[in-house]
Amino acid sequence: MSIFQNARFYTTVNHMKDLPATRAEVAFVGRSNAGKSSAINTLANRTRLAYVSKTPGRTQHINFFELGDECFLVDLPGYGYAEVPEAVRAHWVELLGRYLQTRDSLIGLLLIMDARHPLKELDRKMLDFFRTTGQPVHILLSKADKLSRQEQNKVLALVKRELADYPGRISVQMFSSSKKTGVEEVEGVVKGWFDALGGEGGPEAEPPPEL
Ligand SMILES: Nc1nc2c(ncn2[C@@H]2O[C@H](COP(=O)(O)OP(=O)(O)O)[C@@H](O)[C@H]2O)c(=O)[nH]1
Ligand SMILES: [Mg+2]
Repeated sequence: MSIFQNARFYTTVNHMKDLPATRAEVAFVGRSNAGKSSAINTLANRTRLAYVSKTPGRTQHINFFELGDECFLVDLPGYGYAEVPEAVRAHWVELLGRYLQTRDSLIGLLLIMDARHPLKELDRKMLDFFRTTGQPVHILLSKADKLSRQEQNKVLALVKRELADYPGRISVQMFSSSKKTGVEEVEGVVKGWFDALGGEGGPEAEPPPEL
């Protein structure tokens, strides 16, 4: 069974200082409207676990979803929404940077980018923040259904080429919430991250045998 299948809403926090203690978490970041909430819903096979918005950028809440065994998915506020005042936008980028650089339980980052507009300046900034941690990044090029197969291959190749010098572990795939394509690939990558926690096991780990 997919590790995302039992995702349950856990809590919303409005301030970075209120983040709950977790053993391990994987965070979703992306520009506002990139398809982040849709991706979380698709992965969890739920229609409204994460709110999907037609008017992006309204909320700057951080949503935690529990996968079990103290492992979590974190839905971070989208960045780059044009109608938010510049000072507010800059403040949030700074907070995201601090979270990405200092959150000890963050074991991997999922970066969601609209396949038609990859690697915008703030996307690159998130990668810069996170590279210092040495933790892996997996990129979802979202809304793949908007591109032909040929265009998809072109974008994949372009993004891989652009990130060839990225010093950490980084991978990239096509994804579509509308068509539910790419789901198994994400599941495999994220399961690998949780499994690599070792001894204590990830969200799907078997309970220890009774003595
Ligand atoms: N065609 C298409 N549209 C999508 C897909 N994923 C999201 N969208 C649309 O893109 C808009 C923003 O999606 P949302 O998940 O709220 O983005 P977020 O701001 O990153 O959380 C919504 O209108 C979604 O219906 C997809 O895979 N294909
Ligand atoms: Mg959203």
